[in-house]
Amino acid sequence: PLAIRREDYVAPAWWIDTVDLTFDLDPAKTRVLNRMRLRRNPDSVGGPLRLDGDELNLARVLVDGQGASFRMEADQLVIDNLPDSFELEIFTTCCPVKNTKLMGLFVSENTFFTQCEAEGFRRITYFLDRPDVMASYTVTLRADKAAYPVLLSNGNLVDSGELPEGRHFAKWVDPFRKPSYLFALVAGKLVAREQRITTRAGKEHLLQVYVRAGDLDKTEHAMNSLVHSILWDETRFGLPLDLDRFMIVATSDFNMGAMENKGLNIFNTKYVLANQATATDADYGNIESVVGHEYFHNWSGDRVTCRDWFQLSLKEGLTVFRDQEFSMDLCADASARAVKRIEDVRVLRTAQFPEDAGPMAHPVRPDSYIEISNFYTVTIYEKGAEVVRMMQTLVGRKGFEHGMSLYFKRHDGQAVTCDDFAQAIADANLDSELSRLLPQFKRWYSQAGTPRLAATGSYDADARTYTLRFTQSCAPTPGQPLKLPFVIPVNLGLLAQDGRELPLQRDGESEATLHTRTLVLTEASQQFTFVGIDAEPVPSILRGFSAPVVLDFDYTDTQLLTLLANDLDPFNRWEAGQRLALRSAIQAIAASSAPTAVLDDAYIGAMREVLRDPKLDAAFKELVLTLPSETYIAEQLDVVDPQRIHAVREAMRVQLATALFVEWEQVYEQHHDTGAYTPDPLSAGRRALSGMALTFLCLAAGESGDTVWPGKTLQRFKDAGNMTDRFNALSALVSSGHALAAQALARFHAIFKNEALVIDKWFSLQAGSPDRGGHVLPLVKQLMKHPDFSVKNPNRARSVIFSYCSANPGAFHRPDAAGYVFWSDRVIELDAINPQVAARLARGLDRWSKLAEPYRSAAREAIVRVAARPDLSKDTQEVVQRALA
Ligand code: HT7
Ligand code: ZN
Repeated sequence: PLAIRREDYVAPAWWIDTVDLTFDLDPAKTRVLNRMRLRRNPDSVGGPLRLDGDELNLARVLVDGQGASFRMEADQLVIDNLPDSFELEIFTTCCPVKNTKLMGLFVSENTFFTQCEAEGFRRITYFLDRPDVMASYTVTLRADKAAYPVLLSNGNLVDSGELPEGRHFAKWVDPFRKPSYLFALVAGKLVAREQRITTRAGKEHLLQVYVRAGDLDKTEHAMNSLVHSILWDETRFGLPLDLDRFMIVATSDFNMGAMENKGLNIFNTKYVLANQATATDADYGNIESVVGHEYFHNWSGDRVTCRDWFQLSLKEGLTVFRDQEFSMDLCADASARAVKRIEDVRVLRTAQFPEDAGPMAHPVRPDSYIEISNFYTVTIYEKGAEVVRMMQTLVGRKGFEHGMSLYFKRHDGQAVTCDDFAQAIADANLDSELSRLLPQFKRWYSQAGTPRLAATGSYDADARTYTLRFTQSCAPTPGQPLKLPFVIPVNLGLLAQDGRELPLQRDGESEATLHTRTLVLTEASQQFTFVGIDAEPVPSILRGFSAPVVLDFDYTDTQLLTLLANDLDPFNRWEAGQRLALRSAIQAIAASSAPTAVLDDAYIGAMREVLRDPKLDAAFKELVLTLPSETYIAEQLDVVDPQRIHAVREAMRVQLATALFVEWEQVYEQHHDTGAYTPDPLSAGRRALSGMALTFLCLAAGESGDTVWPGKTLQRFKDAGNMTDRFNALSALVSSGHALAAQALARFHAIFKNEALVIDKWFSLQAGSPDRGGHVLPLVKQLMKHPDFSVKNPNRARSVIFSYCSANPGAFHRPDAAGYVFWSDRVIELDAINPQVAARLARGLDRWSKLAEPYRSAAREAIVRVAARPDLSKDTQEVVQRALA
């Protein structure tokens, strides 16, 4: 397949002003009548009209009411010799019930849904299916009334009524012009939770969350999250809800998390449905941020959209930044905000940093793609959000808000580029570092790869100065052998050796600043000298993770322990603990002996202090006590032996469990009762820490043969008043491999057999459990034969196949290569059903070339096996070809 290149962008030869769609909905054969008004784009290079289509049956094409001659070129419908302005009528049919790709119009549980981003609209009708073609839509839906009583589309309902033969219709008009990727329809038997709100602007709006009848009791949190999102966007950025009616609809068959269709967001049930019996605290948190994310797209994505798909991060990076800020602003205090920041950075480091170092590395604004669906990546989303965050750091919070206002004022109703966004933020802040450094700052958009920042510190006792030297570099990535220096904002603090925060005064400055200040790096090497320093300080560099870089600083253990105990910046406090644990892990991995006492007494002592510290929140303690993941450890190594990493990390866990046994008992006793359930960060933190305590207590019991804690854990599992506590107890039994796990799993399934999202958890827990003697792969194969398993449902496929192949490295990377054979079988199987899901799974072996033998050769062989399939989708082809390049 051909690559599409950013530099080849040309404006469309035609504009579509209005679209009038009529659907006769039928699962086996839906008829789509598409009437459009088109006009020539005088600013384009010209040419015939080329409309995109995919798996459509074409019945009729009329130009200004007359039969027109057209030709097909591959999937495109091409019409020559057109007047400058005309009406085009196209009649097609499609088969939603056979649509297993879940792109375009599909059926899930007898309900019609659409998914059009990025290129799904062409599976509904022939169209200029590109984001810079924005049109006004009128949509009429016709369907059997008994089977499909609810008929929804974007905008406002302007008409509805009965039709002969038990059918009915609804007509919707969207007051906003939009690109085709934001089109949506839903038709089925659904019920809605409704709420009317009056926004600050004094306007009344109707909010609706549509679900299947039995799920209405699980929609309160999503509705609350929507209300909070609306208020937040109005307050923080002055962006009001611009629609009379805003709808969310949940479906259990969905490729991604959710979709921001104008006024009619479609969600994976996973990000809508929650009550305390079925959803964990993490689920509640995810729902809040995904509901926020999709709602914030209403401005950053829908009102101002992308000119082309290379600009995807324009809307996705910005909207992730906005949802992160939203969740942060909802936090009651600095500690809860730091917890959120640490969680976000963990995602970046464990998923995006590996992507940036692997075969799929691409800039935040990519230069080319074969299949755009493959570019809904952590680089576009999470790194894109970090780029926006750095802009905010450089212009300040208020300056950023002014920049956002200018961006929406300049570009409302337009399809624009990442450059336009950066320019608006800079232009609103003309005296800022961002404005001065804009061309160089934009290298964050054009250069792939994670920069490495090497820092060294030198203290001059005679001059009472401390000098920090920074050197930045960035490794080559596919197609980009050389990198130019980035603009890197480094938030810095200095600590005295007793942990006191020192004032910061640079050489030549008349006054000192207290606490953190931002150094802006622009050169390959740069140094900064601070004066008035009485003894060698401990630098706290990159506070709050102020830039998405890897920081190398040769801290002594003593310095890290000082930071861990005292840093005012909670992020760097956590970071110091992670560095200590990582250092021990890497030493033990390199050693030839069996891993036993991997963690030293100083580290264990520091963790004991953290657990006992009454001033620290439970959520923060839980993060500090969580060891770096196997994936993160692997990223630090040139050659990766996944079994060795797994063994060392497990040994570290056992050590934490046994050495801190007394503390874990105390922690559990002090935290396990959180009263009546609310998903707020404080009580969620207490549940997280008591869950961690149970896990370690069961692990320690496994070592000592004690049966008390496993017994108590089983009791906790049975008595729990909410899913978080129940699932944590179940997980403690399963991950410690205790015999009681089997009966708890059986009971869990029996209780929740009718709750699909809970059954996903049941599958996922087992497929992701620590391997004991290679038992997980046979278990996964057995789970795939379970009557509740279906490979066609993305959530279910993810809960078993991805939980094993992508989230359980210790079980997946088997010396006998059986994990890789299983992976290749599943990629091939899924590719025939749903290429997007298959291509995601195919990413699971991206890092094969770092593996030690025998894993490396076996993994490569598995990828070659997939790549050799003649009928592979272009989604999966692109991934495996890049992996082998
Ligand atoms: N903007 C949405 C992207 C999306 C998507 C993309 C490809 C295939 C299926 C999809 N479902 C949703 C999601 C978001 O970022 O808000
Ligand atoms: Zn998004």
